[in-house]
Amino acid sequence: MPQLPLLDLEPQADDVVGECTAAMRASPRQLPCKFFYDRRGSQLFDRICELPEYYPTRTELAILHEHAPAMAARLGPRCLLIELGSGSSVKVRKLLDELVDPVGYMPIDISREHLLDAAGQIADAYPELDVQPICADYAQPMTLPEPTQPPQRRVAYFPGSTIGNLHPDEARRFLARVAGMVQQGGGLLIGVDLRKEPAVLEAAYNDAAGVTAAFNLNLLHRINREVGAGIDVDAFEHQAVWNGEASRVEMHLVARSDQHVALNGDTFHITVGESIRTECSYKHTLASFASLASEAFEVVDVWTDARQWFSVQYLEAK
Ligand code: AVI
Repeated sequence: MPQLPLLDLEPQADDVVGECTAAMRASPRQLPCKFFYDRRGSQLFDRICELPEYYPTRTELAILHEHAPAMAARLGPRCLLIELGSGSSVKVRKLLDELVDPVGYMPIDISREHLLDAAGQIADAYPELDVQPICADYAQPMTLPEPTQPPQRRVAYFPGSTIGNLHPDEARRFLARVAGMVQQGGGLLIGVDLRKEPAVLEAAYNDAAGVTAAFNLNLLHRINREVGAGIDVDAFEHQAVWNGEASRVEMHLVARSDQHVALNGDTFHITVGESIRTECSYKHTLASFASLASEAFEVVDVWTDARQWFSVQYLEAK
């Protein structure tokens, strides 16, 4: 595999215990969903993406498969494609297959080894493409390097509806930063999950095989592994509920019996039936997302599936 010039922005290691303790002090009690993704959590998430009930991944892939030529036409020739949280760089291949003379691909990911491995595979598969991996936390402000050739347009790619895991204010701030990154006239190609029947949504986050339950409970295992918190994980159960008013699926860990959780010198008393909220996954309508993005971007194109369950949207920075 080719040796790629890694730009290492040395992302700060997360303060798992500090952030979890602060979140547990909040009312209602919370834990940050970004901590799902340790090694075990990432493996479980990969399995979630294959589950029959978890429609987003396969629906987004089908949309990409069908509309990649139109998306590539919208991005135009000589674009610089910047992928935020590139992971295994799987979905981007459908675009790279169609883009005309892209000047570069910059995958940004916090996991150095995973990034180098995935970027190496892309460089192998697309020998003409200038691949510049960047190890960074894409949620933090950063200055991107200049590509070797001047691009016609900078386009950020953010698939997977990860935007749905941000609360609306966080999403607005994030979108404003991305607009700054791609500059005026630049673009954002983004996967956005859409509002649908509550039964479909709740099943997607509470699958019959119990993989999502294991993914949720792994957060407690992680805290135990990393800070020896001694939480009785079996005393909690997974719950996924649709909150229609807030338009989001919420994942919780509900105590089956009274519990004491000791973290960082604090002890949290959790009574039977009380829950810790671990994730919100917002589901948008096309109109609500256009309005959420409107300070920084204008929606220019939307591609969906026949059931309108998921969308891939092209937004232009104002
Ligand atoms: C990563 N993110 C978009 C997923 C979602 O659907 O909100 C995380 C997830 N949580 C449970 N299942 C999948």
